[in-house]
Amino acid sequence: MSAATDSSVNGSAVTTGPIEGSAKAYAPTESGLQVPVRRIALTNGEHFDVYDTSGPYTDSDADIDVHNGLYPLRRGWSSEHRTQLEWARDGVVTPEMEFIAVREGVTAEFVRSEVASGRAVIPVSRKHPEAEPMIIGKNFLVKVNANLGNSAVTSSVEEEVEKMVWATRWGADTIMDLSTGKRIHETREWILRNSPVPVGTVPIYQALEKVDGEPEKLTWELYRDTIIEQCEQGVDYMTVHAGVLLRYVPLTAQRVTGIVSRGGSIMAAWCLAHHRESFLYTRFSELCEILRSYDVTFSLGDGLRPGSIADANDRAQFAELETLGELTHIARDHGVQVMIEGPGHVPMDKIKENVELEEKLCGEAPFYTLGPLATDIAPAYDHITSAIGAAEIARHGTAMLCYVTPKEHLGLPNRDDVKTGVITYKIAAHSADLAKGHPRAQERDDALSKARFEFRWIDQFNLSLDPDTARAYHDETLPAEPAKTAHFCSMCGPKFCSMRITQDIRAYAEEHGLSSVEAIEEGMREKSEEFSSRGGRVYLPVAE
Ligand code: IRN
Ligand code: FE2
Repeated sequence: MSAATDSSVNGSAVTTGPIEGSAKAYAPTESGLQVPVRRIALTNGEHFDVYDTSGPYTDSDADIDVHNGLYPLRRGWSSEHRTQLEWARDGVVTPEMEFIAVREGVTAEFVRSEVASGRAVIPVSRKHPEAEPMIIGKNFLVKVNANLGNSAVTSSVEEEVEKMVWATRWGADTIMDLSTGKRIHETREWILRNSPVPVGTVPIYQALEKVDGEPEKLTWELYRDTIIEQCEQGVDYMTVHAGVLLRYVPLTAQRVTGIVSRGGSIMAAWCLAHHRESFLYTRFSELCEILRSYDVTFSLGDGLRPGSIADANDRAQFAELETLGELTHIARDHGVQVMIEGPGHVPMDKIKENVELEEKLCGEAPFYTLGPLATDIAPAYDHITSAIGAAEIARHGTAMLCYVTPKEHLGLPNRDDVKTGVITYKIAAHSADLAKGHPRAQERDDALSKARFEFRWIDQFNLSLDPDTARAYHDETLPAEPAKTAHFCSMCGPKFCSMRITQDIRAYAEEHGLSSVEAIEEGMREKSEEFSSRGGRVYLPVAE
């Protein structure tokens, strides 16, 4: 029984409706901006609000027509042509910052100062007014990006929008449209007009399409025009592999897996074919001026990231990082916001060094990493191998995690893989939030733990990251309605439920006027007598 409905739009489905057990609510800011939250109703009469990335799609009152696009929430908010970074440096709190402050539970002044220092970015383009403001930085909640796209030529508008809606429903904070193929511009237009979260792209992919997939035919002019085309559409942040320098390419020759970045390999091929320095590097200041005029954020690409455990933290990777550091400072001088992309495949013991070096070289620009996978040996489970690395790298300060789905290295993710990838990464991000002591993170754990301890099963499902699956697993063995309040589940059965036993101890203590410790001792004494009197057997026959 899911609250989600698949509303049919011209024959294709776009998921709308609230997530099971919750409803959309809005928290007002001081000046009256409406910040969305997902309000989970609890069976004990209380409610619990969580950060909400799903936009109007989960609002039962919203009337969505994907052919018209979402309401342009931010139209006219920051009217002058300046970037969030420039406003912040001038001491101005923008409406975006005010919105984010309520969303994150911090002061607007704190948001402003983090943006001013470059430690955080607000990747929302002036040309994408449909997006709800959000922030990426190590002193805020760890964010998750979901990569979408690579659509077949035949896919419809609704199918493209649906993937984005589905990813944000489960908590993706940003999405990247990595589409290739013929209808790349049109696809992106539909995603942008309907996306409540920032949208990122890798413009070199489209540029390559324009030259029939032959990297050596790429030119600065063609690339520049592609960038402008995408800025005009409202792309919020762009991956630019400007750190792949000609002299770094030979450093990858002895690697086990060479260059694994698509964008990195395209630029390496161009550099080698022309034996010239990358135009992304030589024209970087011009790029900055273009991005500045739209307030589009740089995501400086890791074109030389390691693609295997053997290649982690090698000279090629760190040489590129040094160049990304140099470019970060140039971009900031132009008033452009910057984040830095990171690996990849890295064993656990080499993860921390990545964050430390990135912070040092790139002036603490938000780090945005792809996992990293902590081992190479589990294709089909790389959402897990990478979430292990992602949790670890985020704990040390990575601000946004690029998800990996179970199909990584194997094929294109489908809708289920997208959900699995997002939920897996929400686990990694939240685990890091807890370890970093984010004030709001533990509240949710406490609420769920309390529900679990009090056998409020429905609350336990609804407070979880994936209520549908939690409920389905429970109902697999105990589908009857009374089991939703029963003081046990089928894992341990009624006799062996530790939580029920603890509650019995507490009740016993209260009845006999004892402290919990005394009650435990007393209870243990009684139990030991019972144990001996029954013949001292550890495993009782089933009938008992
Ligand atoms: C994130 C961190 N490092 C890489 N990424 C993502 O990988 C990036 O944001 C984009 O979605 C994708 C780019 O892949 P290539 O072109 O570097 O392989
Ligand atoms: Fe990989």
